[in-house]
Amino acid sequence: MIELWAFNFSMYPEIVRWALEHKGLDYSTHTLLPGPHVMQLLPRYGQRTVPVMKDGDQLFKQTLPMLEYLESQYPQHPLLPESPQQREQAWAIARRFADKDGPWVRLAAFHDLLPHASYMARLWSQPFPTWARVAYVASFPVLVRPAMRATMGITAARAQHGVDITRAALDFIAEQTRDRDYLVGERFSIADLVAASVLFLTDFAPEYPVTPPQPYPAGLRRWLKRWDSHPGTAWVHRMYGLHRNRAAV
Ligand SMILES: N[C@@H](CCC(=O)N[C@@H](CS)C(=O)NCC(=O)O)C(=O)O
Repeated sequence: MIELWAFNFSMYPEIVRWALEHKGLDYSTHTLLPGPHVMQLLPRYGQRTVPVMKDGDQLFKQTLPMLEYLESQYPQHPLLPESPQQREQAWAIARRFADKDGPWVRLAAFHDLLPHASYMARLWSQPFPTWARVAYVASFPVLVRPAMRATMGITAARAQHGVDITRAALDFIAEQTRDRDYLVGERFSIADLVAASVLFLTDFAPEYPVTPPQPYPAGLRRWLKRWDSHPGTAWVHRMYGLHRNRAAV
């Protein structure tokens, strides 16, 4: 069975989970906690980022090559358009969102969310036993959060740049989908899947396979309010509603 290493709430693993579920593939998930994950991943795979995906003896450490592999190995419910030209367009959009926009959208959102240390720690530790959750919530503000801020370079100035990038990404979506449903061609493709996963943070669509605890803290409400009337966000919401089957609650 395909194995996936992921965080409970996380942008890049979401891209791969969505592709796996779209194709109806069985997979098992090793859920890691941001922070302690470094000690588990680094010695084993020589990197600290998730997702990591294994299928038999095939090992993948980057998101887009995982999509490429799944598409070639499991062609059911294709995520690539048929025409070579549209395929290239779909990959170009997927690359833009995964490589360029994704880290900035995440940085901007985390700038507003990380002040709510106990909320974020509870969200990431949802699938863990109570003792682990208690320990994680206690250590998060002193150990994990400062490390995250340092690793990602989360500062007010960089968060503002992230907000600008997020707005430009949503503008691009709104422009591209002004008079059509999908970013490339007539069908849902990797372009839509990657763009919607990256921009999920602007919408928190209910089909996301993890339910963030309620009530949302003030920073999250403020972050979502900033985007809630943008037509690009409405498209993200629609993509989740139409194409994201809920795998778990
Ligand atoms: N270029 C990587 C990016 C993956 C990435 O940034 N993953 C984040 C989670 S969404 C991560 O693992 N961060 C933890 C860390 O950097 O220690 C890919 O395409 O898979």
